[in-house]
Amino acid sequence: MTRGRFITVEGGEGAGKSTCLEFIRSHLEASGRRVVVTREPGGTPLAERIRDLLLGHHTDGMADDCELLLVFAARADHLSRVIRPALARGEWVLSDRFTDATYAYQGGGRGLDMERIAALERLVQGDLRPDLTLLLDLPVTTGLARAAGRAEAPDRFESEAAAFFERVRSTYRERAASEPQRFRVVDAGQPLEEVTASLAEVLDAWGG
Ligand code: T5A
Repeated sequence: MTRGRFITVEGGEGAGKSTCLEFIRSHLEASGRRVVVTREPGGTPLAERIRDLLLGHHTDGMADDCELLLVFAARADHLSRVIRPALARGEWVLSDRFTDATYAYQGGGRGLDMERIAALERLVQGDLRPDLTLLLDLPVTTGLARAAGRAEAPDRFESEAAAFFERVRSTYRERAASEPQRFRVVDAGQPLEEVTASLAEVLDAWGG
């Protein structure tokens, strides 16, 4: 059986990933793909519990290396129970964030060594990488204003300073520039109808 395709959606806070994910799913399904939609951190019951640890506030904080290892621990469970089996069944996997988020948040945002992240990526993923990564890019202030419009209290990441998110955005953009064959950058600062039209164009041109 032909292996399915692995598509990831990335971007800073409030970029519109969750909003666009449903559009991308229905666009792919309309062309006959069977699609599994998932997210990181999370995607399995255990990884969702790790997500709660990562996003929750802790009185004594969390060591940066603990955060990094928790992200990859969740990813290991997600890969073995959801992503790899679905790809092997020939289904397409659409994930709200994946390892580019680790480079952007733990590498760019926290300043952790990119080589150590790369070592964990090889350990946990072997040679599995996304086939296509859609980067929803927009100015940090626009994304934070959108995220602030939601009812929920800010999580541990959303409570970071704007400078943290500027480093996150720069890292995403640098990664997109260094891997143009995998990344497609979409201007997420446009009105939603224009963002989804751009996504449809990108997906149709890519084809899989
Ligand atoms: N993380 C994750 C790491 O640190 N390392 C890792 O390895 C991984 C995988 C959780 C956190 O985990 C961190 C990064 C994150 O901080 P998450 O659940 O993806 O990751 O959290 P958020 O990025 O916080 O997700 P958000 O829900 O904030 O952002 P979305 O999904 O990008 O935005 P969305 O769709 O909810 O939209 C936000 C608002 O904007 C509106 C929407 O209606 C909504 O109200 N909106 C628009 N408004 C105007 N124009 C548009 N084009 C719009 N698009 C959306």
